[in-house]
Amino acid sequence: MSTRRNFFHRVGGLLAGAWLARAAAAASGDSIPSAAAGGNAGHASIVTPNGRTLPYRLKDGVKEFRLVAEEVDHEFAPGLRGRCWGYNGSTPGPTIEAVEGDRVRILVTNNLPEYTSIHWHGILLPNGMDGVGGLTQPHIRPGETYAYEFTLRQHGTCMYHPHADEMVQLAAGMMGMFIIHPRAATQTPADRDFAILLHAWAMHPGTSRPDPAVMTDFDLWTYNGKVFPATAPLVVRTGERVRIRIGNLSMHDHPIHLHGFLFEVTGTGAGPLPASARWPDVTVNVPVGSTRDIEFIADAPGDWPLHCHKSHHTMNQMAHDIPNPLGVDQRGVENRVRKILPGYTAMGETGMAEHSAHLNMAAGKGGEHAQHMHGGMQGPPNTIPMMMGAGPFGPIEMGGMFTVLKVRDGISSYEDPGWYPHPPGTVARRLA
Ligand SMILES: [Cu+2]
Repeated sequence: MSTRRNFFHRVGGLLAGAWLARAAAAASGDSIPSAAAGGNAGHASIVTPNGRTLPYRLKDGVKEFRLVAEEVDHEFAPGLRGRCWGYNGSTPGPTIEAVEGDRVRILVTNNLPEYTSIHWHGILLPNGMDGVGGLTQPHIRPGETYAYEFTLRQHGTCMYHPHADEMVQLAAGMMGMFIIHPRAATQTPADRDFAILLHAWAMHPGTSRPDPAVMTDFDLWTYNGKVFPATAPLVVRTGERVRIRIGNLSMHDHPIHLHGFLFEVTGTGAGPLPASARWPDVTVNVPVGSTRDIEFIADAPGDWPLHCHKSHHTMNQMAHDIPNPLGVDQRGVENRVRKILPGYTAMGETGMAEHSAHLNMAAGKGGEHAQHMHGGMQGPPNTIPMMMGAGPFGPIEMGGMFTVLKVRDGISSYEDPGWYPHPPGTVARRLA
């Protein structure tokens, strides 16, 4: 922390006013003048939900960015924090945004306890700038700063991550998005252009460090480092053209499903697809190490889920390898267990929704969730319920990779507008 503060003190005098203004606007998540106003063919600035865009300074015609690799105290959702690794105080690191043709210089300082490097995933560059520790450069040792410099020869949705001790460093959260706008008007500009980086974590209940040894049994699934309901909504005005760029640096593929719209898959990690190669769909699979862009006109107001369709990926920390209680009469077992464990409540005979309701009751509203589990039993500290979120009609029973696209008529601010006020007669109703 003190190192970061020193860094900001050192460079503070060099900051241009415009840089500060842009950083402040980006942090607010509101519509702001483009990263590269003048020369990016009118494209909107990227909105990184729960994140931000990395400011740069122009130095002799080069856009100079600064990344500090460091440990971060990260909040996945209220009640669950992790000692993670990231960049500039967050995981994922800030989104880098530039324009095709830009010359960029990225200064990378390593404040981790071990060496690192940064690979610019999907970006065309000279081999020695590719960031593979040991292969294309010496590792960046603790305390050292390295400069990467190259000219952007493409546009599209790219990423960055270490290529050093990857098993540990990716598991701990070191990654970010690197988005390059086209210089020419080759792509229909979007009114709202979102970037979401997918990741999976092994945060065993009661612990505070992601476990890098886990290969498949992850228990937290995040959009930009957050699990629902801590994931920020995507707010758009009715009629706007929306692009959502989704990157995946986890170890599982994620079929991301959007309710309410037929979108087109318009881009991969190699940039926009030619018109003939785009396809309409309602779910886009985002494979590991890939990015996908989807686009649609937001012509239907409402609160529309955007979530991974692997149902375990919309759950938070959950137990695995347990007997399946569905349809099992547990009354006798319950009474016997209560002799050993007073207050024990058997769960799961009719499904897990009841379990979720108990947890939400125990957790109360907001704040410190899950300090008490069902039946008055004490849960492990630093653990959140498997299913969370309270909607206007009841529990939402989601966690993990779930957020809400909020489409509203005539809004002038992209602040969270709250729940959708359904017009009378447009909500499913009880008949019997
Ligand atoms: Cu998934």
